[in-house]
Order: sequence, then structure tokens, then C-alpha cells
Amino acid sequence: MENMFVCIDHVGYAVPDLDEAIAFHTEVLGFRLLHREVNEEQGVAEAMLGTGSQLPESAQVQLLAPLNENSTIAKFIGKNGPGVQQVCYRVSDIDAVCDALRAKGVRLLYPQPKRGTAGARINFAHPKDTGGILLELTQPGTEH
Ligand code: MC0
Repeated sequence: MENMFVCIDHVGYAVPDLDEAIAFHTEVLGFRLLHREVNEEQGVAEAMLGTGSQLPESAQVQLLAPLNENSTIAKFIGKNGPGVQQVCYRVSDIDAVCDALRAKGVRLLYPQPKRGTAGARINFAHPKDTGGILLELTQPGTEH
């Protein structure tokens, strides 16, 4: 498949406290808060930050705080401490990209894409198949 990815959509950081992390990124680093939501299915409260005024920009920063102790983010922080949890590539056809990756032996975590930021369709490639990076794929939705 040619041109599998559009761009780096975001880098995701696991943070213990979302409000504190937003304050650091906006007041100290000068990013703008573009979007905020709770995603119960993923067990996260998330914020998306960028340098412009609206989603989706390329190379955004995503802050991910655990909603409860069973959250993948709580587990990640417990094991590694806060820090980079994932890199996310934007795609224009997530079904085709998932099929192409599966055909090359890369394991995707979900049989079908799930709901991500602002109604995006998302899936993840397992870090054991990608050189140790949790790789998210996102096809942006239309909720912004
Ligand atoms: C675990 N491992 C990682 C990793 N998490 N490696 C790189 N990056 C990560 N984030 C490695 C561990 O070091 C370990 O390696 C092995 O994978 C198993 O780890 P584990 O601690 O036992 O963890 P599991 O297997 O229970 O869970 C890992 C897995 C999970 C990737 C399957 O985190 C997951 O389902 N992630 C996808 C969903 C997600 O991350 N949701 C939150 C973001 P060793 O060598 O020690 O065996 S939600 C989001 O991002 C949405 C809102 C969006 O953007 O739209």
C-alpha cells in the first residue's frame, strides 16, 4: 500500500493529573488547549493540545490521565511512571491500513476500530510488533 500514513497525528503522554498537565503545557510551554473529553471505553480523561486553534493539526500533544485504577494508563504509570505512552499516525482509510498491516504480520489490538478523540476511528499496533512503540492509528472524525 502506497502512502500508508498522512502524518504524525499526536504523541500521547501518560499523566497522573490532567489539569496539572494542561496547566504546564499551556502556561509553561505555550500550547493551546484544542479539545478535552472523557473516553470511558479507553479509561482515560484526555486533552489535545497544539499550536493552532482547532483539531486536527499535525503533531499534536495528547495528555492521557487514568479514569480509574484499571485503566491502561494507570497500569502504564504504575510500571514506568509518567511519560510517552504512544505515538499516533493519522490515516485516511483505517480499515485498509489495518488490513495492510495485518497482511505483513503486525498484530492490531482490536478486530474493528474503536472510538477515539472527537469521534475518530482508532486502532493500535502491539508494541511487540513495532520495535517497542505503542502505535496508534487514527482516522479523524467529523465532530470538530
Ligand atoms: C505495554 N508495553 C508497552 C506499552 N504498554 N510498550 C510500549 N509502550 C506502551 N505503552 C509493553 C510492556 O513493557 C510489556 O513488555 C508488554 O508490552 C506487556 O505490557 P503490560 O504492562 O503487561 O501491558 P498489557 O499487555 O496489559 O497492555 C499493553 C497494551 C495496552 C498495549 C495491550 O496498553 C493497550 O491495550 N493499549 C491500547 C489502548 C490504550 O493505550 N488506551 C489509552 C489511550 P515486556 O517486555 O515487559 O513484556 S486512549 C487513546 O489514545 C484515544 C483516546 C485516542 O487517542 O483517540
